[in-house]
Amino acid sequence: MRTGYVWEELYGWHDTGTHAAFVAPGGLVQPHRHVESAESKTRFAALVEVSGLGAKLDRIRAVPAAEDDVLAVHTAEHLERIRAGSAAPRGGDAGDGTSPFGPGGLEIALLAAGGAVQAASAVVTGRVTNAYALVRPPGHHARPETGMGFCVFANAAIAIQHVRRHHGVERVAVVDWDVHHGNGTEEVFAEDPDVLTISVHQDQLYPKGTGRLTDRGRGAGEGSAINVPLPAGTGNDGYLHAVEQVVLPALERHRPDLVVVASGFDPAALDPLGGMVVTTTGFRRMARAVLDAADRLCDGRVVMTHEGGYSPVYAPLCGVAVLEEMSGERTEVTDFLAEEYEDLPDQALRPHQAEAVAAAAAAAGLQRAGAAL
Ligand code: 3YP
Ligand code: ZN
Repeated sequence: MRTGYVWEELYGWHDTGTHAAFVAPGGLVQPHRHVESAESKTRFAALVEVSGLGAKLDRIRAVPAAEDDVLAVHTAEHLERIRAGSAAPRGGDAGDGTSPFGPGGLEIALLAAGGAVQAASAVVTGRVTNAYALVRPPGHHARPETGMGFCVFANAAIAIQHVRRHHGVERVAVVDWDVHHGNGTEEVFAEDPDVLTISVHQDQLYPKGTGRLTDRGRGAGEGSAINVPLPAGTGNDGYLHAVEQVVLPALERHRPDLVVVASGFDPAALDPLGGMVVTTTGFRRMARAVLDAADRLCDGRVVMTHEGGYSPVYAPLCGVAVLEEMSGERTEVTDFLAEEYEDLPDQALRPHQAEAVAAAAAAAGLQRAGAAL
């Protein structure tokens, strides 16, 4: 059984235009590229092919998400806003001024959501064991009534609702290792006890005010959201500690039929937006841990949807490391930056990081007897 892989050239054409990082230019803000440019993804897709890995993967073609799949998550007003911007000569913005798209952007955003849908469908129907949807624009910040944080549609949430509505999937767990809080996915499923959302992120980076460890879901979904805010500067051992102490026991407790990973490579050491220092080793270890848990819980059914990660040089190396773990294949790609970042003192688990993880475990009711804070 194989690993599915989604990538479409059109994802590289999603046009975020000129911004300075994510700030609109004007006055003393000199125009530059928007930080969510195509390169970190097109170079990831290029490395998949050049490394030979692409030939070993089961290529899944994206098709645009159906309107009713989008409307299972978003309001009609949001879809119409994107449609209108997409038809305008200079494009539009998904809602917050940091999430621009060019003319025709609706088609690309639907193809991103649809790529996640096809990847998830291939996994739950048994066509492949697991799948990576390298999609763009990203999705984990998009809320039912608006896009935000570079996200237009909530790709992972749309895929989850699709497989629950069409393929009999009931229980799903989302593991979001993007450096930012997966607020959109959390909000979509906040009241749903069948979909557990776990977000491991840099504390109060983005969005402001969400992703606190006390945010645990609402109503019938109380306890079905878990947040693990980590202090800036966390590295490989800190991230693995969070996975082992919170993510894995939460997955065991939830007993999902499918695990969805919101895979952002912006916790990486070279990332311009995040303040973490994770290397390919850390992403590889997190992927391995989640894949092994899924083997125990749901026949290895894992679908990853691509989120952030803004180093055009380093994100592709992280992505190939994760794809190697998913597929069991090995390439000759080496992390040519490892010697610079692998042995940083910051890679070791620090006491304040262990405290943050213990607090998140306690808030989630996962504290094991005898585990000291
Ligand atoms: C959105 C505006 C400021 C930070 C930015 C975060 C985008 C991202 O990578 N989310 O996962
Ligand atoms: Zn991010």
